Amino acid sequence: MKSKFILAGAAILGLAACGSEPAEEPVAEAPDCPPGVSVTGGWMALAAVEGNPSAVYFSIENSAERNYMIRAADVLGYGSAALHQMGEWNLQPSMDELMQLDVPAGETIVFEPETVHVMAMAPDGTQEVGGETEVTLTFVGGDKCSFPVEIRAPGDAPE
Ligand SMILES: [Cu+2]
Repeated sequence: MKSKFILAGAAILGLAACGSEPAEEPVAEAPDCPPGVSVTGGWMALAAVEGNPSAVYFSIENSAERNYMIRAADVLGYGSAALHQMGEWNLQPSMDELMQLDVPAGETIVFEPETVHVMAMAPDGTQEVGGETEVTLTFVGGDKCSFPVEIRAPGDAPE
């Protein structure tokens, strides 16, 4: 996790560079989620081909006494994002878009390469390996959960 100092410096540099390069937007340092909801281990697998979609993985734990339903995802620096579930079609791996994803009270949903991911599409080209971006999930009812994700090289999953 980056320090507050570095993040503040990056934000100022971003403003100074306004006009010539895309401004670097500040990334949240810690998850900002509804009470009882927490996200850990956020990372993004950068696409091998520039401009292609990137997949985002994390664990979301709901220790609240109510259910949450994810209905949308946004990723800083990407034009759009969607919830995807891995499946199989004609014996080939396939991705299906999920309209909603239930995070029941007392349960943890793990987004990982074999199960579900947030697909981040239309990158603005500012993504760098070793950097960070921010994901915001929106739940049915309007609550939001924002958290940082580490940007990793294609195929470089965390241990
Ligand atoms: Cu996908």
